[in-house]
Amino acid sequence: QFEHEYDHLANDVAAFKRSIANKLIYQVGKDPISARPDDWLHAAAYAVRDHLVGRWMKTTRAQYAQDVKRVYYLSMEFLIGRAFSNAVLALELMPTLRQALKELDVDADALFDLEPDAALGNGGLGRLAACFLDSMATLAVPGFGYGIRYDYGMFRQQIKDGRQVEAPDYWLKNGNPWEFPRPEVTYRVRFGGRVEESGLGATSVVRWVDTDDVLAMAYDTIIPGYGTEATNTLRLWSAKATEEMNLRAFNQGNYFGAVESKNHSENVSRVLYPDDSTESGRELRLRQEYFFVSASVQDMIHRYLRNHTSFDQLADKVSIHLNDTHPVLAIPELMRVLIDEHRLPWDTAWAHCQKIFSYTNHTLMHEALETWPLEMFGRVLPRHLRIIFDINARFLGDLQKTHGNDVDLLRRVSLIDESGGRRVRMAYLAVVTSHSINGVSALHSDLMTQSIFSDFATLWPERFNNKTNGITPRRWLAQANPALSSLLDSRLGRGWRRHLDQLEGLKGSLELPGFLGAFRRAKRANKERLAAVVQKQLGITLNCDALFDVQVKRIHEYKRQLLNVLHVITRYQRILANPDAMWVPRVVVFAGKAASAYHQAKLIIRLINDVAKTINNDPRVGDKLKVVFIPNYSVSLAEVIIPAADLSEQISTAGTEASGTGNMKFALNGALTIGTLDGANVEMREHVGPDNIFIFGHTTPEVAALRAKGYSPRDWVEKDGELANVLTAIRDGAFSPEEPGRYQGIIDALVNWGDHYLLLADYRSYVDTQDQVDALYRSADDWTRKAVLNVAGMGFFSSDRTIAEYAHGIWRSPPVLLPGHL
Ligand code: DL6
Repeated sequence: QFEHEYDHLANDVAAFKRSIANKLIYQVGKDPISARPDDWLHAAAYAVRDHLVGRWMKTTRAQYAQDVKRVYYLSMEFLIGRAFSNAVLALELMPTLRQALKELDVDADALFDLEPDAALGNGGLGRLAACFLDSMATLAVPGFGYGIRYDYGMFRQQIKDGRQVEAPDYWLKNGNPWEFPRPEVTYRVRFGGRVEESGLGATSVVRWVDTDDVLAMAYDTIIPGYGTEATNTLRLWSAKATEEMNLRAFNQGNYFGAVESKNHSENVSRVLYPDDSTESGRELRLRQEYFFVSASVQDMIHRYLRNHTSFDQLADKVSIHLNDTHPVLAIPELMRVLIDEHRLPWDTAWAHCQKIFSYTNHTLMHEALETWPLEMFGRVLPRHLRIIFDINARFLGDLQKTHGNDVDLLRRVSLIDESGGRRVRMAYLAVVTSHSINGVSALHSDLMTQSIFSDFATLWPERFNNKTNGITPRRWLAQANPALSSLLDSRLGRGWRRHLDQLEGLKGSLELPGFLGAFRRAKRANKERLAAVVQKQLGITLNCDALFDVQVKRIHEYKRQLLNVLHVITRYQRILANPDAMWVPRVVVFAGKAASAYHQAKLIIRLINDVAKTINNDPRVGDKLKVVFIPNYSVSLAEVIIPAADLSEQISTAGTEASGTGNMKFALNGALTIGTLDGANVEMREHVGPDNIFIFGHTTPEVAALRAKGYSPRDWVEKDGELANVLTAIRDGAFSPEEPGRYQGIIDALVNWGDHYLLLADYRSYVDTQDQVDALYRSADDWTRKAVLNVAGMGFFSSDRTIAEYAHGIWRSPPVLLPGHL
């Protein structure tokens, strides 16, 4: 009955206006004459949210009625961004909302801009999780996201004197109208203590006692599907102390002491670790990981037992997906719950786990493969360590039966790394348990089976597969790029939002009179929108006729922002040498955060800013070249930057970027890519056609060969005068005259310490390819045609396609059927 109550409001401006005013008065508690913009934002958000609630309840009821198989997507990170306009678009409410707000004398765009991002993630992995939630809801897959409700999300980045300075992101300070607190959904999560065992064999009883406990309280956010009534739930856990205060200390007048332990326990959900590769070895991180998986496992078992009396059907009704290794503790936790609390025999519990768990690997970087020191692990989670030892003993025992006593193999695949300090290998635990292990692009999935998991891929080839990443067209085209969206709607209709393959139809528009011009006008509008932001934030005026060349992503050596800088300096030096040549004007845009402890990445940010300052203030350069570093990269900033790009920089060393998803967002918004054959760039080339993408640099096998024969960066400098000049300028302080030695660390990394990511080996090919970019840009129609073909070729990279593959190939989870669709 809900939809009848609310859906008729969708086109009723007067009713919507009334609803917003009511929310303002009765929920926010503000008089319209004194309400601040934030109050209106909350009032409008509550009014919009009401439309989702009916769908949410309908979906939940249908899930119970059909006893569906639920997919639990466990992730330490969900980089959602803003919820408001996303919900409004999902509900097709935009025109009604705009009109209602206008009649209330409130500017809708200003409201959208006020909303803080939910930045509960670092980069690609967290943003992928957010796209997946959107697609699961859209495809009616009964999916639940489980994660942590961090009080502080990704830090806010400020640039002071060219340097990154971190400030806390207290995104909840004005309240969050999108979440439903669920104090009644609270679980006890235990840490520490010791393990007691009594009895022997099948009758043995293990008890975990003397623990130090924290409560996990649920906060639910509705995830709307697009073009369907189906919704899903993102359930985030917040830590609460088991006791508000120590009464004895309080009664003795020690008020601070009385709440000290409360604060200590609640620290577990206080802050997101600001590192995009896993930082293991930190006890708080281990506690965070266990905290959220324990609450999630307890919650899903509780839900399962609401309509089942035995565990026989557990694996038919529950699928748990591990987003990288951070939630892998869910494995020993589910074993513990089944064995210790529900008294299932080990073999039964293990058989369930092997059917229930699946795992995605997101990086081959050695430093990002999580391992935990045994001592710490045993202290924080003694019962789980015993379970992991038992899993390992059985696994190695079975292996000995099939492979004999191959000591070297046993040492290599053991869940415990015995070299140096003993450590638990979390990725191996995921692989030994999961029925499916996938990489995130074709190249990455291949490399994964050849490198980090090669032994396991030989043992169990059937478990390994690829699921190439995707992005949601709702946020990354419909929401971010209204100008291009309306052009697409006029050519193709609105169906591409759910069926991105329909973009293929654009090929038929290429020869239509006026189409290329209309496409260029949409791009131009987006460039002007970005230029206005840059003007406001940085006081720099951009020439919108220039080619906008953009690299936005985390700052990391393997992503090679520094290679981009080498090209910028090359271009600068060429302009100075030949100022009257017909230069294709360029604006080079950077944005991205560096992990706070990552010194080299922060030095790269500083260099970009120093180079920008030098070039932008050099009167000999003028509009021929401008460089900007836009601070505080975020999902909402990406929504403005990406649609404005002409050129997308995807230039990681081949073999290092697992997939990339920014690459897909740019191409979908009509940018051409300059990139290496790395990650999903390889498949993008196949889909957009090799003539419509600029590929350069060494391939993965060539990188391996170069390293194998002994890579010497100096050789590459010696044979390239332009490269030598660029490095000399950096080394001699051309961009830091007040401190000439500032960038010695960069020169060392490139020339003296082996240039691990082969920037110098790829420099010439990169710069020459940039020349080809200029040449094409001179010919506006040729450029635009290729840009259109990029958009047309992006259907494959919808996260709906990716999620359909997960649902069929891994989770085997049919969609929920909603009344009306039955
Ligand atoms: O799969 C999502 C995303 C990929 O697109 C990026 O290529 C990859 O770098 C990123 N991986 C991580 C690694 N974090 N950890 N561990 O963020 O995943």
